[in-house]
Amino acid sequence: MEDERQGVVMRSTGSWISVMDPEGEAVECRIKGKFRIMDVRSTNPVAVGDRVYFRMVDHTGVITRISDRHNYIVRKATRLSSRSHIIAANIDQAILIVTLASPRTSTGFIDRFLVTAEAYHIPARLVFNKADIMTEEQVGMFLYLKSVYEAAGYPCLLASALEMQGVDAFSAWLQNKVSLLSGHSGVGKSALVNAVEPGLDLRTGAISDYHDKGKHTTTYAEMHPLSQGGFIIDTPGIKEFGLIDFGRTEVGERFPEMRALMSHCRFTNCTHVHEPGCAVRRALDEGHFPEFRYYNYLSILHDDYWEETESYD
Ligand SMILES: Nc1nc2c(ncn2[C@@H]2O[C@H](COP(=O)(O)OP(=O)(O)O)[C@@H](O)[C@H]2O)c(=O)[nH]1
Ligand SMILES: [Mg+2]
Ligand SMILES: [Zn+2]
Repeated sequence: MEDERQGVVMRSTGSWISVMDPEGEAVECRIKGKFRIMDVRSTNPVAVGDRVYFRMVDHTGVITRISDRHNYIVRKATRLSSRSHIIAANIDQAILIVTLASPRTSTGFIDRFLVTAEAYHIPARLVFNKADIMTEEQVGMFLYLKSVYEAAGYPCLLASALEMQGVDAFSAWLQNKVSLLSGHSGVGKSALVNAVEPGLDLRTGAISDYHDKGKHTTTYAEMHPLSQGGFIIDTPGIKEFGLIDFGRTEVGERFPEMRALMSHCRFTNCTHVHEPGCAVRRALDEGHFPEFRYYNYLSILHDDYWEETESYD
């Protein structure tokens, strides 16, 4: 019997799983027989970021074990199914690339991303790219958003991939970490990553170039090693990280500044919408709670998504 070796799953597209060994070599692996993970009913037994053990059998890796996951992000395989597809595992941080210039990212979108990251217990950070084409007003907006988001625990960075501004700081964020990178198409994800790692080709926003067109192409994530140490997980579609696996009642807890106030609400099940004695509403009225965050909270709370999830669960 050959020795068991260790590695990290870089790509998993069905029957073949690409595993990187400690020397940085890619080994194509298969999974033998039935393989069940105890904690989740998933359609895929291994996901990008999984730490696995494998054995060589006739020049092919055979995965024998999967290490416990620190965290993982999932989406429902289908709306009617209770099975989940694990998109990625063992993520150190989620970085959202946004722009206040063009294409403009809404705070509604940013807050949905942050709420999702909170739900998965993944620290989140924001990069505001395209500083070089921002108006004075947009710079003012950035400074305001930075103050709000950093107070809530999300570091913010102003960058320009074009003019290499903030690239060193972005690079330092990525070093020796597994980072999930996300953002609307056109915000400059590829440009920023290329500024850190020239030649790295992100698939984000270009899914159809790599896989056959079709619904299932968006289910694959991919992990890219950085020469400075660390990995970037590239999720093919923003939706991958937009669907959340928790209930409506938890939404308030996913806003750190709300979480800090809610123990002062009169009712323990306060939704911070209409209840008397609500500490969040009071803070809002007194100007101590960021208005746009509150309105984004309401928007997420009233999302149709919950109806769908709750009735099919
Ligand atoms: N002005 C400006 N344009 C940028 C910057 N970063 C990227 N772009 C441009 O924005 C467009 C989209 O960039 P890309 O990296 O492909 O975005 P992605 O879709 O998020 O990967 C391209 O035309 C880039 O040249 C930047 O910092 N400033
Ligand atoms: Mg791109
Ligand atoms: Zn309340």
